[in-house]
Amino acid sequence: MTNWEQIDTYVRIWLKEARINIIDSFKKTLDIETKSDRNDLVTNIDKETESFFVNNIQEHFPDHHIIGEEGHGQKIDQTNGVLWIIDPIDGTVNFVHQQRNFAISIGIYENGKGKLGYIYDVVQDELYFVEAGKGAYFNEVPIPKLTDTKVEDAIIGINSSWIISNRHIPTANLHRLVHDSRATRSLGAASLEIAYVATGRLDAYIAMRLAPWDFAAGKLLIEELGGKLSTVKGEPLHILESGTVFVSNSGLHKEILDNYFLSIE
Ligand code: 2AM
Ligand code: CA
Ligand code: CA
Ligand code: CA
Repeated sequence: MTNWEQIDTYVRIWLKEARINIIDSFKKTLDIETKSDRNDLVTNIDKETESFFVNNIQEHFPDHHIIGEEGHGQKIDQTNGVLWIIDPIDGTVNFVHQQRNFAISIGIYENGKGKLGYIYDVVQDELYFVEAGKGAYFNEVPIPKLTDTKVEDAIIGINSSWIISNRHIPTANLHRLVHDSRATRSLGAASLEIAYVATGRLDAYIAMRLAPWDFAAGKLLIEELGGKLSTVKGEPLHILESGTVFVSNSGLHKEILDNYFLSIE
């Protein structure tokens, strides 16, 4: 039997410890490298934070599997057993340029079923936590279920580069959505933007290219609160696959899919 209480206790200790190291790094010179292009950054702190979690997990839970963005975890193509999906710093560009607006995201699954999710806003010291089937919490306070909103009243989280061009939704449809909605926002940290939908700070979040570690925790949070996640075509998300992600309360999810994403201009 998996001892979820013990896992939760450890994760919370590790998050606080990681926070101290990350905040300490603000005083030091970062070692910054690029990955796929010059705007896709990784730092020594991304790698060190991932190693910190991986080493701790392997020490305390040697039979658990781990996927981490920075590649320390094993290559995983199946969801058997307990699987940790970790983004050590989600929002690296914000981490480097702003020293805020980034998070540690951890989703823990057992045989493909979501169990625990943590999205930790490191600088604000704010934790979005979900235990699937048992509740979602913002700093220990239960988060209420999501209520439906309409496009005309909605704040939509979307990176403006996707409105200029993308391979998935005609830009004319996105222009109409931006026009019809109350406002758009872009934070630049997918896990936090999903957590913002969970807490009603955003009504929807749309991303054209996310990886499992960006949404593994957020998926559990949103589903616990009665919200919806899918691809921008309305297909279910698979926890081991990268692709488009569309998150929102259930009413708005249907309105946007029907009137903006699945209708051709
Ligand atoms: P990162 O900071 O962990 O790389 C930026 O809009 C958001 O998208 C961040 O959450 C960022 O995560 C994520 N992101 C950036 N580039 C990405 C890529 N090439 N693939 C998947 N996610 C990416
Ligand atoms: Ca990255
Ligand atoms: Ca990320
Ligand atoms: Ca990252």
